Amino acid sequence: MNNKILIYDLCGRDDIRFSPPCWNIKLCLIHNKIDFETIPIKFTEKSKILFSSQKLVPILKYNEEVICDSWDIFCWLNEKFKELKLIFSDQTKIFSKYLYFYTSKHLLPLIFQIIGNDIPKILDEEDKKYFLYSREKRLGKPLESLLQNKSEAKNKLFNSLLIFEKILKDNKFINGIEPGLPDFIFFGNFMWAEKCSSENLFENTPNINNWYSELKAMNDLN
Ligand SMILES: N[C@@H](CCC(=O)N[C@@H](CS)C(=O)NCC(=O)O)C(=O)O
Repeated sequence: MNNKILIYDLCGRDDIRFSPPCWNIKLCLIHNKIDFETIPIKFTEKSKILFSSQKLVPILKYNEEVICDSWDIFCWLNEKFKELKLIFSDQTKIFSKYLYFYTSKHLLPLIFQIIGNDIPKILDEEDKKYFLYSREKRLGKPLESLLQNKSEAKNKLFNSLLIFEKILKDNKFINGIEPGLPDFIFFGNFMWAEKCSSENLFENTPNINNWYSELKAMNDLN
């Protein structure tokens, strides 16, 4: 029996960890002082995660239990560590799930338009080839073409972040006075951008910038 939580975590060259949902889970674990270990996995190392019968990370493994998808991992953590009260009400669950969808279906694709062209720079040669092939297939155009619409994407992102900028004007965290599940779910967006690119996503959102810096500082993340 292992008894330690293992997180399969996407990694680039020089061990750069950049996956947004992986960061969401790691922040939750670090913040709640839950012991875990990460297993780095590159895009082209799918053989390492064959046991999960799917191809995406994060994956949480605990003894014989295998949980895929960050939302399901949060729900598992909520059950396993009841004292954390991660999902302490139906309202928290609904709002957090909304945020999970808003992030994965809206914010991440928008941020991708801004930083996508920088991602190959943090990958090894083999992963770079995989990334360019898979993403250009998905986009239906060369990755470099993202550069042409960057300022438009930045405007769209600013409009999409405005609600959070306003929430964080009156509340230190999205969850209220202490960080909670909605903060963990929102966090990976920005860690992803920081790890892959030098683009500043906080040009006109100082409250989100402060929130992000505070979350990193209080959890010793650099
Ligand atoms: N909705 C899923 C998304 C998982 C996902 O897309 N993971 C990406 C990394 S951020 C991945 O594993 N990509 C592997 C690939 O594209 O081959 C979650 O929140 O866990």
